[in-house]
Amino acid sequence: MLIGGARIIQLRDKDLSGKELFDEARRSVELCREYAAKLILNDRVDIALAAKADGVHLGQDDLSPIDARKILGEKAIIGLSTHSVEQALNALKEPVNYIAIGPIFATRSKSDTSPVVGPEGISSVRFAIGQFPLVAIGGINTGNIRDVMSSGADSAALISAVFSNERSIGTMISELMDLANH
Ligand code: 3NM
Repeated sequence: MLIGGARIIQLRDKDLSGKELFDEARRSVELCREYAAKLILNDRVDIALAAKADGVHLGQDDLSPIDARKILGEKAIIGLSTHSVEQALNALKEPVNYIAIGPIFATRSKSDTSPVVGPEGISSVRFAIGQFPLVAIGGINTGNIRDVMSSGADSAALISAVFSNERSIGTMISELMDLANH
């Protein structure tokens, strides 16, 4: 992903033990530094702190952004998942650096997702939150990433489209970034 040009990588593995995740996090942080990219941990504020990651991505049921901010400090990147305009508006009151909206399209990478919001959901959230940084997630691929960006997302977060096995991860990332940026 780094070779392909990814700027922010989220480490997400709900099955690893704390020790395994910490080891992965430390190695990932080192690698990201080499490429001047950012590494954020999914959910785990404790491991983000211990591994000196750049930040954390929180879900609606995780530790609150206020508590995460207290633990990680002013410079940490804190993101929050939202699944509706209402949640996105509430997120604006929290000490977060970006808001994620999803799932945009159907996804097989997460089982307990809320209903899909579609590209229209991105536009609605964009309208509600003004210029605040907005990440779109869920079912995004080479066929729909342009639509995602033109609907008002600043960035796209992807899992399955990057690991499609058709081409290398680096090739997929650079192709997706090209599509997103043009
Ligand atoms: N969160 P893929 S959707 C991790 O809606 C995650 O908050 C979502 O994987 C949300 O790119 C999702 O393979 C899965 O669809 C994204």
